[in-house]
Amino acid sequence: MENKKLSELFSEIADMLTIDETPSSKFEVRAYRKAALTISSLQEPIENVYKSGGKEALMALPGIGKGLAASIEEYLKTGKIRKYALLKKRYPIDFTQLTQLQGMGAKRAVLLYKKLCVRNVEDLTKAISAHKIRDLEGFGEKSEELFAKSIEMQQASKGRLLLGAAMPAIEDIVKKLKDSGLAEDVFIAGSTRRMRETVGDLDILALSNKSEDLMGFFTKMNGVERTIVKGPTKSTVWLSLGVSCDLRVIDPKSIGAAQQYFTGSKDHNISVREIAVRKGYKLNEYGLFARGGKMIESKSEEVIYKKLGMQWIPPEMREARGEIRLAQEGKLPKIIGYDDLKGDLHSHTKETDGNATLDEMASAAMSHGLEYLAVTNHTKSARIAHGMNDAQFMAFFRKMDELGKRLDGSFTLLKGAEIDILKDGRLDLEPKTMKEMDCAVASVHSNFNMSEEEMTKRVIKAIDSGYVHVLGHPTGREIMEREAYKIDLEKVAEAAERNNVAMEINSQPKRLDLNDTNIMLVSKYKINFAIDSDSHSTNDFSFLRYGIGTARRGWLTKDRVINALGPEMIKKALSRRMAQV
Ligand code: DGT
Ligand code: CA
Ligand code: CA
Ligand code: ZN
Repeated sequence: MENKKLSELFSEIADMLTIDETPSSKFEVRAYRKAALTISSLQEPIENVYKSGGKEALMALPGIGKGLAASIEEYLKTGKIRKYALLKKRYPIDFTQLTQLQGMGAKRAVLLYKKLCVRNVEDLTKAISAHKIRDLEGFGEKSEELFAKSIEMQQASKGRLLLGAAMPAIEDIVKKLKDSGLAEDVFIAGSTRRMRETVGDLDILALSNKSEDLMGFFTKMNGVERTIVKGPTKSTVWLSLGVSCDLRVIDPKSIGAAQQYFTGSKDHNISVREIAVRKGYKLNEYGLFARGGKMIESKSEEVIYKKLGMQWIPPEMREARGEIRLAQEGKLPKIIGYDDLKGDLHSHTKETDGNATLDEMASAAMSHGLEYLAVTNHTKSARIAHGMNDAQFMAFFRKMDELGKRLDGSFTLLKGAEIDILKDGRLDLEPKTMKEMDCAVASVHSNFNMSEEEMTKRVIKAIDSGYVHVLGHPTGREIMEREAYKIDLEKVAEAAERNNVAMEINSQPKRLDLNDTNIMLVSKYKINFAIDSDSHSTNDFSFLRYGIGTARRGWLTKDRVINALGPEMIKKALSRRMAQV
């Protein structure tokens, strides 16, 4: 699958084109960025699109014109893009790597290249150790520290993959193994099954009475770069995706025990095994055994947990955070299900930084099984995202009214915005515009480096304004890229409770914000949560399951999630801003 590589190439072309900005390059930059977004959010491999319909099919994708289609074709045929190579010669900068650092945009990367010959993270690390950044105009000591910290984070998370990349990859492999006809059944295990936000390696279990053939097939699949170990019951391969994958063939009578064991987490397993020992059993990946060594029952996880005096525990909760005791007492919360969302309260269209029209987004939400969608474009302060001003919002709302009429009750559109919370806590739109909204999301997108006290005050001021329905991505972290800003989430939750503002669980794979532990922290307060896709393209609704997975990891029940309400209830729930939850 070439999507990731190609989308990175396009982003880099855009980055390099910004260096010598000309009137025409501005347009080009935008076109390349859009194309990068389209390709990275595409569900199927770009090579398949091309194979099935040639350049025409490519041009049917949003934001792909003739020229871009030709570049994609060039890349798929030759593995290269000439334009990229030419630009790269002039600017030998590793933008993909560098711009992942906090506080580093393409422009700053270029400045560092021009002034200090920094081409990549390695060069940057040297420049930091020599304290060369702090004396540079436009950078300073703060930037130097920020870069150092960000590099450290990048190193620490090296080799882990975002859940949003791991899940489609593992599902693709499971499908191939099933379709091979060499396995009776195939199961996902490990951290992917637990919906952890990042995944170290992929774990798959299979039932097969042709295990050698299955292993042969597995090690030769598309997407396998090399085989690390190959045996009759366990093989490990390295995927071109940049992660390894374990496949284990399990004896059917042990499958429940194997699923329990290889799903983890390790800490959860250790506690479960202790309980087994206390009851006079032995538990391992092969089964649950009585004292004499006789296998008791190991065909399903349910029977194993039951035998140990526990309720079956959803994989997302198996992190040794108190779930075992609750399961023993029969008091596990009934956490929200993957089909429980009825709508989405945060999305963008091409009027700002999305890549699809209002109509396209609405129909994509419908095909995803949703009954309503809040369209929440960026506001004017978010310049990179082409934020809209008050007049533009009012015009856009008329457009939404028109589409609303055409939809004739088959689907509900909610008017909204993702309003920037300005540095001083004011909101980025006029009250009269915000009063028109069914769903105002408010988020911090700038000035991340404040003290905890200042940031907390800033966000609470926005919540207290009375105009906000949802607090967007409340900590601002981007996994493996940007740390959360300092903020007292409990104080924020207190304010959210007071104002009946929902706190968001943003489903974008790199955000998942709030995360599991923060959800647990603030769910003590009487607040609602909103699990949003923050969609920027028609495919992004599929991210919702990662938000739901995160909510499940935070033990959330359906009644706490405002967009689990149906379309007839949601408007009412959103309008009761000042009422009790
Ligand atoms: P990852 O791959 O780092 O994202 O995390 P996991 O949880 O997928 O870990 P992995 O792939 O090393 O192992 C899969 C599961 O196997 C793990 O969640 C629990 C189980 N496991 C692995 N090593 C041990 C161990 O030493 N003791 C116990 N009790 N379980 C283990
Ligand atoms: Ca794993
Ligand atoms: Ca593993
Ligand atoms: Zn945002």
